[in-house]
Amino acid sequence: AGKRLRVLVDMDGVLADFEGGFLKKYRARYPDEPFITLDDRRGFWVSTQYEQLRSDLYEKAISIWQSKGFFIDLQPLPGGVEAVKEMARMDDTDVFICTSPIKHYKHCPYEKYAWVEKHLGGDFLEQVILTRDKTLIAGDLLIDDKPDIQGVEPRPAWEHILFTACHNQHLSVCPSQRRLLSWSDDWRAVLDSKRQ
Ligand code: UMP
Repeated sequence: AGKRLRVLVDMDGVLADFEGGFLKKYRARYPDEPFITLDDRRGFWVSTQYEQLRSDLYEKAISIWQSKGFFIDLQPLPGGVEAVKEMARMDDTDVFICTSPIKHYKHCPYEKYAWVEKHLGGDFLEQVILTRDKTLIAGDLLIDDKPDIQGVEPRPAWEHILFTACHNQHLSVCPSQRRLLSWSDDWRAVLDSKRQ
């Protein structure tokens, strides 16, 4: 019998549809401004790509996710909630939701907890980790759509599994980096590969 497996699962872009939710609310609030389709998204930072489109769109983009209701209204990405619930039921497996709140803290941290309660249930609040530095969190796996995850710990304990999203699907990452294409991909095999 080996030790328990600890899986860290990111929220935005992995469990919750940040990109789709952003585009819908941006277009509703700024119907006359240019926008970037999900097919044309490149780079992790939405704000940076909008700034490149036109410099004043940086503040307009940020205003969307700083608004009340943005994070709680995000739709679950297909299969994510079911996958995390199944992981939590697996033998010798601990699953945590590891997510970075924005620094505009009025609504985001509250709504992240509310989202977990709504979609995963109140018992799952025990599994929530809010941190701006994921390198400090020890785990076997971190499933996250951000290509470069850095912080003060140069040698994080986890293996980063890159979860495919509109902004990273064309990125060629180094061949040693493993991907999950979606929650229909074989995430169970990824977990099993880390069990001893
Ligand atoms: N975020 C920004 N700017 C962007 C895109 C996202 O601040 O252009 C925020 C949304 C999330 C956080 O709160 O960054 C990303 O968190 P993780 O997915 O890395 O946990």
